[in-house]
Amino acid sequence: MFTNCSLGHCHIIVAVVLWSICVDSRKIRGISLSYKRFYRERKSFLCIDGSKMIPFDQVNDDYCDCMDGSDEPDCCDASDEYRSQTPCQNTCRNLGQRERAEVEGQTRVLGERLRLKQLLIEEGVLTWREKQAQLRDLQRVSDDLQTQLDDLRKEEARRKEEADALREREIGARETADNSPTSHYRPESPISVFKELDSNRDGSITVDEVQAKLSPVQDEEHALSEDEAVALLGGAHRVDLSRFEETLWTSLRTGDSVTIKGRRGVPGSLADEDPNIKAAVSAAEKASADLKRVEDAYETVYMEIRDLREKLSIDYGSEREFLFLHDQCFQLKVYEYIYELCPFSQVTQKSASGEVVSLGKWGSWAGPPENPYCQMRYESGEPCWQGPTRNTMVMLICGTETALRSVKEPSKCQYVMELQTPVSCQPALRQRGVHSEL
Ligand code: MAN
Repeated sequence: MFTNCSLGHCHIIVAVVLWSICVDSRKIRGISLSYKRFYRERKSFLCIDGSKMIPFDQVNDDYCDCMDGSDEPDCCDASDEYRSQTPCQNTCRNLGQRERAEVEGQTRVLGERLRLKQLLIEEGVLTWREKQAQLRDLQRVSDDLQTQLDDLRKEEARRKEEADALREREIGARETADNSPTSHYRPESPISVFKELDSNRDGSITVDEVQAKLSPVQDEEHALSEDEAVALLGGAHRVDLSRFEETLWTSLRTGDSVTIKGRRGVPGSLADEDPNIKAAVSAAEKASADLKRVEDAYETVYMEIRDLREKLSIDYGSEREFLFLHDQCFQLKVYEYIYELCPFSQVTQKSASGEVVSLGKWGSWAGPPENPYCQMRYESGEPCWQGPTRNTMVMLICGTETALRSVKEPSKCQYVMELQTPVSCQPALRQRGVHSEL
């Protein structure tokens, strides 16, 4: 300490030894990182205890001006200070303890975060394997349904042909009977009505033909509009026999909306009479229903496979450490908006009125080449009025919890979010040594 130094002797030795340090003394040494900000070169320096303001060139001039010695930080034991009326204190022990505690605390927190990261990596590996197995199972189910579909399509066609053949045969028989002198009224078949409506005999019934031959039950003088005719044909402008049976024929049979002009009563069905035809028709209907059921199941499995493949095609990080974020959403309320980030899917902004606006759909990782997984880009959101399309950049930061920490809109409709997660924590490159003093 300066007080222990005798003037002259100490002055000369210390001045010579330390002059070289003082020359670049503004490169302050011997301070903990947390104190570094106090030593930025300015016009004046405020002692850390706030007791005194001194010109900055008196910092590290080997003369203690501050009671707490903070203007002479190179030697925390103040052994290099001399000729000072202010007794410099030996702060090494306190500073060292504080620094060590801080470093230990930080190391503990980082250790805990890295442990959580490891758990999430393991979870990601398991989920990935599960999804792969799920995909294989779905693929098997899909192949099986495909085989069933092939069989059911053939079965349906066969049953329909059978029913049609029986009906055709019955119609032939009836036409012969109708021409006989003993003929009496019989209900009509869909085929005979189809033929009757198909004026130009081209094998299909068109909107024009419907308008020409049919009228509303309530008002036979009234012509059907084009829209009404299209609706009767199930939304089509032209139908074949089989579509006719599924659409217009059904309406004619119920007889409560349209009727054939000049005709009384409701056209009948062959199946109402003949048990063989009835059985064939219901077998064809059952085959259609079975086919429809399997087609629906196939469609569902197809979509699941598509979604799963899409999900598995995403880059979840070098160790799939970000996979756990998929299927999760994170919200944060900032002023009047509720922001929602669904990683690898989309970002939205909900206003107080409940309107939800897209701030972008998952685009890509966007960090620098050495660490691409520290930023995510979500693009092509809702266009901004008189501005660009909304886009969001998500910055991934290290933290214990996985949560959305901040949302900003630095320029109109361009959003920046911070998503905190232990997965973004990296092991410290180099542990600082723990010394008894600084
Ligand atoms: C909405 C929000 C804002 C955006 C403006 C642009 O109010 O999406 O974030 O800045 O539209 O008009």
